[in-house]
Amino acid sequence: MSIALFIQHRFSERWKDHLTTLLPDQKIEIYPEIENPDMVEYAISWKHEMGVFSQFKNLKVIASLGAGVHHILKDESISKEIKVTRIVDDQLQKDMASFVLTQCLNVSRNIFQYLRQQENKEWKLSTYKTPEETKVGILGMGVLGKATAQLLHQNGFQVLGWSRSKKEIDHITTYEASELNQFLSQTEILVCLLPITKATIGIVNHEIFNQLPKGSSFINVARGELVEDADLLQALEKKQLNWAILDVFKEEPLPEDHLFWEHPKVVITPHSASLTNPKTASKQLAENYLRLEEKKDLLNVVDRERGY
Ligand code: NDP
Ligand code: OXD
Repeated sequence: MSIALFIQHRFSERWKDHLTTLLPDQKIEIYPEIENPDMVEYAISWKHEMGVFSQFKNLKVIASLGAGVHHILKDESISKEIKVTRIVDDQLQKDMASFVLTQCLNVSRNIFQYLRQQENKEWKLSTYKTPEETKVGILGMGVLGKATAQLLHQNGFQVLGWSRSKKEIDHITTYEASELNQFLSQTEILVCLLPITKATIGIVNHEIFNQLPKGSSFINVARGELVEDADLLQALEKKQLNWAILDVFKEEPLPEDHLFWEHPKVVITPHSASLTNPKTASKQLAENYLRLEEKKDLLNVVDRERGY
């Protein structure tokens, strides 16, 4: 049995080294250098080429290198028998939470505005709201949403969370699917941390923006496919939204001619809110491989029907 890595743009050699340290006797190959495809039972994917797995007849598990799994689930050629797992990792949660906290402070303390002013040597002071006066609403209260909510709360923000099912989380005001309107009407900084599913593609559209208080801001750290870009641009034009901080896009890298690049109210980061850390995350990839060998239940298995 062997492990194969199908990792685009994500430092394959580094992952191989970490896995080799944990599984020293194990054959670990990097696609396309695979000696015998029939030996591969465990694949690790980050944005693999669609259809590539059909040549691996004995594949049993595809592990996502990230928390997101849409890049795997959208590949319809993958047999339903194959289990899909994802990364759930403390470091990933901490990094996401600190990224969102940073952006919320940048918004509330007018830092983005001052950076724009600096381009014009403009000295103009603005009042600001403290975290205690600012309500942050998080769409998606899963592993990353919860960690982010807690860090925001610890730093004084008022935090609201919305998810499919109702949650009880200390200090966080939670809303379930049917309570979206109530959640939005209070949210001043909207953070998207939903997975891509059939129900969530395009969910962040004009209907959502129009229910936020005027002058709110939006932070997307989930996926570009969740947002209607034209509606976002319109909400910025109308000043319904003040800032859009975007880490993820439908097409990545963001094409050079995309309107977001030059928009004065859009802040772009290159899908870097929280990068899976090879040192911490390779442990669960190795553990799942051993579990597969020992025919034990795997960790962090994705519900393929639900989509996350
Ligand atoms: P989880 O699966 O742990 O959480 C998903 C949350 O979304 C759950 O609370 C779930 O509700 C909720 N949800 C799903 N569908 C719906 C729906 N239709 N309506 C309302 N709520 C819904 O995911 P993670 O927190 O681990 O990750 C979230 C996403 O973050 C990933 O899918 C990935 O795309 C993105 N990500 C981005 C990174 C970056 O660097 N930019 C890094 C890592 C991840 P319920 O709890 O009721 O099931
Ligand atoms: C992930 C990501 O899903 O980095 O982990 O986007």
